[in-house]
This record gives sequence, structure tokens and C-alpha cells, in this order.
Amino acid sequence: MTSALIVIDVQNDFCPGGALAVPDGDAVVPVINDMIARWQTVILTQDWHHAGHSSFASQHPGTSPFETMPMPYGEQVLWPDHCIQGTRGAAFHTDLNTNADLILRKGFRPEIDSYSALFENDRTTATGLDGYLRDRAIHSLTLVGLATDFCVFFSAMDAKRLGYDVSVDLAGCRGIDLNGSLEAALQTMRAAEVTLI
Ligand code: VGL
Ligand code: ZN
Repeated sequence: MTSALIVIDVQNDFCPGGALAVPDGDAVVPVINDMIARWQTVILTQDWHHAGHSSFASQHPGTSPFETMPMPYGEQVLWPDHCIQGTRGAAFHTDLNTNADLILRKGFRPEIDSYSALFENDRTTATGLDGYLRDRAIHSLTLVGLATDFCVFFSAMDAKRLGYDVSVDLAGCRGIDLNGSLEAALQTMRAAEVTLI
């Protein structure tokens, strides 16, 4: 079975010192570099927002980061401004091996967020990655990256829903953990038969 490694959002803003730093986020870099060297097909994703993206608390007067807000497509966490296109914060961590087959950018529509590598947050607008994987006869996916409980989690659940064989290697992941979101994500993935390594 042809397999791919999908490396989610290992960008400066999700690492210590970044705008939406994931605790210990940079610790995944050496682990992921070792994996990249061993995988035949590697796909990197990059969170890639316009300044003024609707997921930013800065766009909604009276709100603060990490509050939630109803959007037409469902409840949305409001984030600090992060991963703005072309900025240093949106760049991959300097030490990450970026020798990938495909670099997929997501979250570039101003009015909708996109955690998952496969669908935007309405869970129906496709990013095109499913077509790419099908065309290349890739059925088995291993996911790593940031953050375990948001972009990795949504990517894993969407991939499972589309029928892929999905593993998440937790050694290559770190979580944000908002109000227990990390444990909830792990439980939901287990229940969906995502393999947690
Ligand atoms: C992410 C929150 C907002 C992630 C991206 O990569 O997990 N989280 N944008
Ligand atoms: Zn984002």
C-alpha cells in the first residue's frame, strides 16, 4: 500500500516565540526530519492567512483570543493573529527539512478557517489534497505536526472519513490543549480507529 507522510503546520508561529506558540512545538522538528528521510512521499502543509483573517480575535471587537464565536459554518475558536502570508511567522521552522513532494497551503479564504489539510472548517469545501492522493494511488497516511488537537486532529478525522488508513505519530506532534481539547482529540481519534503511535 502506497503511503505518505503528512507534516502539518511546522511553522515559526506555532513554535516557542511565535504568535500562537504550541508548548514545546519545536521539539517535533528533529523527529519529523528523521521520518522525512525515510518516507517516499512527503507532503507539508502551511497555515496561510491574510492579515485580517476572520479567525483572528483582532477582527471582532470586544473578543479575546481563545474565545469561541459562532460562524456561518459552525463554532470557531478566535486566535491571535498568526501565520500571515509571507511573514516570518508563516515560514517553516528553519531546521525543518522542506524537501517535500507537495506543499499545501490552507486558510487563505478570508471568511473561513481551514484546520484540516483536506477540508475547510465547513468540512465540505475541499482543499484538493484528496484528489492529489487518489491520483497517486496513496491510501495510507501518517500524520505529524502542530497542533495535535487542531490541525492534526481535523486532518486525521477527515482522512479517516474519506476512507484512508490513518496513523498519527504522537512523537512528532504537540498540542495547544484549550480546555481539555488534547485529551478530547485523542479520545475521538481512538474511537474513529485512527492509529495512535
Ligand atoms: C492551527 C489554530 C489556528 C494548527 C492553525 O495548525 O493547529 N491551530 N490555526
Ligand atoms: Zn490558523
